[in-house]
Amino acid sequence: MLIKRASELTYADITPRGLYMGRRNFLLGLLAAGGAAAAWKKLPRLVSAAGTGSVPVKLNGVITGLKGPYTTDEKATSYNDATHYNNFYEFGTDKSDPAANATNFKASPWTVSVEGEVAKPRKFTMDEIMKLAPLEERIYRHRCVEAWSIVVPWIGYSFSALAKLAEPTSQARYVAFESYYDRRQMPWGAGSGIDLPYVEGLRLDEAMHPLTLLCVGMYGETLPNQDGAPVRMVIPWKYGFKSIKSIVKIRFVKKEPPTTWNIANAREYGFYSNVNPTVDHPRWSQAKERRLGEFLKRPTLMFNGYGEQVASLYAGMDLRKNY
Ligand SMILES: Nc1nc2c(c(=O)[nH]1)N[C@H]1C(S)=C(S)[C@@H](COP(=O)(O)O)O[C@H]1N2
Ligand SMILES: [Mo]
Repeated sequence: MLIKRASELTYADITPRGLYMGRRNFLLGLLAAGGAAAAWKKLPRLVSAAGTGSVPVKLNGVITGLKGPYTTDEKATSYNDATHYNNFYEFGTDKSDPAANATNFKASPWTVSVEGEVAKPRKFTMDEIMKLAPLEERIYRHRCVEAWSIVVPWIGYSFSALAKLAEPTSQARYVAFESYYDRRQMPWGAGSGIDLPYVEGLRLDEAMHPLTLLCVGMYGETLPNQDGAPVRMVIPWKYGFKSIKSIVKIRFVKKEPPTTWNIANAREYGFYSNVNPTVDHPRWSQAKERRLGEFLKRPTLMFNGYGEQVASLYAGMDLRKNY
């Protein structure tokens, strides 16, 4: 086995081998292989990178047990199902592709730029994002437009906490989000059939709704790459494709921004994309869904079961036209 000297190591080296050997053994091995002095110099960087990076690490001090709309008491989907049946077209279009292809994705260092119609545009490092508000565990239902669903204990805080820091101006009426895209790290994206980088958007009141989650973890840990490391959105009353992964840019804007699936096929995917069992997709029914790990289909709920919280956002709108 080829052992690199510690001074030659990069963050990419630690991920697969760190997983395989266990972090502690890996670091000890590093000391033995690379010479103690050289390795010690590298240690702080490697360890701090891990907290926001490619190998999920445990998140401490997360507020759990929230009641009401923030956590369903339905059984959570198994970690294995939620992390091995994914949509993340940058890493391939099969459900098993993201788990297989995103292993070496470098989610650290990372910055998120907040800009546009705001009084205080700024760039946040991942460390700043992690500490911006108390981290909460929220167990949400999550419904893909392809009629499968999961229940996931996400970790994060309301997106409004970040938005308030940026101070949107009176001109801001929508929020546009953009994912990271790098052809070298994501060569599968070119053949995926959608334009990349992935872009999404919300009306400002939807973005500021307390259920709208800026998400940095799941199942007690940081996000695995295939689920959108290091930071993504989760909007539980909308079809899953609104929940954009691996975010690098958040822009407050005046006009409704373009969104990836609407660009790809406007007849099938609208801007709002609220879960709605009474409006079928042109090619299939949306009345039922298959919960991963279950055999029989279950009925899909209006607004994915969050109607009491969000229906008022759409008062007076024709939800057949605004699909
Ligand atoms: N950048 C990016 N974000 C994305 C997607 C994608 O392909 N690229 N797929 C979307 C779709 S269709 C769904 S259903 C959810 C899936 O999230 P999960 O894999 O964590 O369950 O991510 C959404 N966010
Ligand atoms: Mo989806």
